[in-house]
Amino acid sequence: MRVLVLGGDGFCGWPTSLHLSARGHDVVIVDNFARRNADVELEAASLTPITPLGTRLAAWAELTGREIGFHRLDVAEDYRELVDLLASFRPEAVVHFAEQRAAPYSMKSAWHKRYTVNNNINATHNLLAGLVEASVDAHVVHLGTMGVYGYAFGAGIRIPEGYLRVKLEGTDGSDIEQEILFPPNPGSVYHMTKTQDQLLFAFYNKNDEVRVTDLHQGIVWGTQTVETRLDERLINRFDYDGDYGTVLNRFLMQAAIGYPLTVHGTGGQTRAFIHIQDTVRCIELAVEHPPDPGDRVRIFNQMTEVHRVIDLAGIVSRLTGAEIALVDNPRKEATENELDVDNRQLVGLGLEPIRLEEGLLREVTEIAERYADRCDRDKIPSRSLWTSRLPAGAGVPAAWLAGAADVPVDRAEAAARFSPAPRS
Ligand code: NAD
Ligand code: USQ
Repeated sequence: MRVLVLGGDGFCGWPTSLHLSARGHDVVIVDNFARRNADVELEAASLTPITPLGTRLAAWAELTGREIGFHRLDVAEDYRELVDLLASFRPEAVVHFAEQRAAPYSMKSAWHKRYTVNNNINATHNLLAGLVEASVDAHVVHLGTMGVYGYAFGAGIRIPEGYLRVKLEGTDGSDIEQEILFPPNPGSVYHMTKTQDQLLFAFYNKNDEVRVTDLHQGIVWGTQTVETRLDERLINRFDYDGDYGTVLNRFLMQAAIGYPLTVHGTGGQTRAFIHIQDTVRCIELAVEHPPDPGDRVRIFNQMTEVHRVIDLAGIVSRLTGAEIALVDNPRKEATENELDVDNRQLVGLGLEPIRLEEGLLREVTEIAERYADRCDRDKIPSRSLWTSRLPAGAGVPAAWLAGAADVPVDRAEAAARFSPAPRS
């Protein structure tokens, strides 16, 4: 199949491109290097030494004999070039990763909010309008997020895959059943752009019969896949900084350098997770099982397990002996939530989930400890404040804002909540 991968130089896009190429698909990557440029802006870098895209592609061709094409263009800005590429390559599937994906980055300033909205919504809309203009009937596989549902759930609710069956009261008093998009409840400007993407997909699906699979993905952890492990030049990126680093990968790296694990608030936040190897497998399953013409937007919950942040810290601490620090939460989010998610569709297509406890130790030794000397400790604290009106007790200590390298640790409180077992 001809597959265009938008954002194919990124954390999820690069291993996906290799995986689809290894499966025999004809892959072309589009990227504008916005993610590499954000590293320059933030003076941060991937913990792993990623090579330039040209080196990556040459190494892949040398090792496997398979060519992956590349076009440098901005999907949100370079509309004409995008349409020309769609018209000439005529993809059968387009995997769309090309968005600004960090919630803390999207909340740093008005500039970052506006950039995230302009980039993400225009990228998605340009793709949809471009497919219609070029008369290309490609299946769009989009990386959405579990965060579109929000985290305001108590016990007893299982989040369905995208749609909710509701009963309306008819004018004659009868019950009228309908399925609607699950009510969006984004927690950051970034997550809000993903809720807007859903409306764009629904409209183009209704109006132009564009076939779409929207993958509501949880937090991705891990670094390497079967293909990126083949050669050091293919290594995937690993973000640990306060803007782009996600919680479990941050904990793994922190454990490797002896930095107390930065649990925000009480650690009662409960989130969905998936390993990067399962991410690429899910995308393969979605690409190779497209919806039929005329089907409504298909939504899969792309996650494999659910954990509380404090429990994750506990698991990493038990494995490594790392200390746990409860730090003030810079985000405005529920301090605690329950989460139960339906993911039967991808499992039904053949996903066999990698369990967190199976892969964690390998991740610590293969990546976090191996590249620990590349870590800049000053980049670890998350300094992006969601609002200047954080609730009492959730304010970020002045030391962080002044740029202090170390996170304040309330050891007494941490000890009272959790006592890590020594490393065995
Ligand atoms: P990433 O930032 O590493 O990769 C995104 C890639 O898209 C980058 O290479 C970037 O340069 C490119 N890009 C961004 N805007 C572009 C534009 N306008 N034109 C061309 N290229 C552009 O992010 P990621 O972690 O690989 O995430 C990929 C997608 O998956 C995102 O849409 C994200 O929302 C979603 N997602 C990621 C996670 C996660 O934990 N990483 C979880 C759920 C969903
Ligand atoms: N957290 C900590 N300590 C840290 C970092 C984070 O306690 O050092 C907490 C956060 O406060 C939050 C939770 O961990 O409660 C998750 O934060 P995160 O940064 O790992 O994930 P998030 O901001 O939600 O975003 C990530 C990806 C995003 C994707 C989303 C999937 O960056 O692209 O959409 O995960 S989901 O969370 O399911 O919406």
